[in-house]
Amino acid sequence: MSLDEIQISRAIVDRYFSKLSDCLDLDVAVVGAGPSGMLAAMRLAEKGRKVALFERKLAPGGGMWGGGMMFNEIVVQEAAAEILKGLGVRVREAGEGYFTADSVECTATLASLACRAGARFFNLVSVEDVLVRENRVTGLVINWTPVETQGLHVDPLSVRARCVIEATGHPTEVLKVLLRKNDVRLLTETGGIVGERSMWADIAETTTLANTREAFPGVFVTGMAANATFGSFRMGPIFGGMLLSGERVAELVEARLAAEA
Ligand code: 48H
Ligand code: FE2
Repeated sequence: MSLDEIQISRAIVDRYFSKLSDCLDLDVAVVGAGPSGMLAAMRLAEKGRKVALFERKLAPGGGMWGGGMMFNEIVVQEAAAEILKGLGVRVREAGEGYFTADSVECTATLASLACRAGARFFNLVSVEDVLVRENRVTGLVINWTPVETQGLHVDPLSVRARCVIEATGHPTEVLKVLLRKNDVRLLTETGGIVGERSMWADIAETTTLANTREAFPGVFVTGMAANATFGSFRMGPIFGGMLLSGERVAELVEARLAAEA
């Protein structure tokens, strides 16, 4: 068989646009393919939900690839070590309830398993706005990352979703744009994004889970965005809270979808 460049191109174009078209109406839209977003997407896809992840960067993975200060190992506590083992990631004991894992193995495994579970990844796509109807977020406004980075004047497209997961990490971009453009209050003490505090791993890891919840009707926060939204501490390169938060947000969203069915 001789290879035809046009057939190669058509295969990509056809396949991509049928995938995108299918994902214009979702059960769950996850913004940000960091560890918490990828684990949440995997779990919801495993439940049979139609899930897509929108990730600004070329490579999914967020802040997990680089471990701590570019030393590519991460630390997790026991409960999260069990999650990683369940995913087939090799975990090593580091004494007294601490475990390490290779950050590339972790990140690549999360991305791979989320894909295989049926979550669709749209990398190089930035979420620049949200759809709001009657005080509820009902979808996302998306654009190509190069449009954003080049400052091109190109209008976006929209995606409808029954639930949105805010997994953009430190910057909490979904909630920021929601607050900037709409006269609304979040389900926080102040009604706004309370803001991330300095490093305190012990408290931060516990509160990440407690802060994993609905922050505005239709928007559930997970991972670092959960602590930034509700005003808790950062935790450095310990990723247990991110993984447990990803699991938790998937449970909350699944319960909501089931209740609204
Ligand atoms: C599309 C976007 C947009 C947008 C951002 O930062 P992440 O890795 O997120 P988490 O919460 O799963 O993990 C946090 C962890 O990596 C971390 O930073 C920790 C534990 N820090 C502790 C500390 O003390 O510093 O991933 C978020 C992803 C990234 O890949 C972004 O590119 C992406 O979201 N993203 N994608 N549209 N508007 N904003
Ligand atoms: Fe971080």
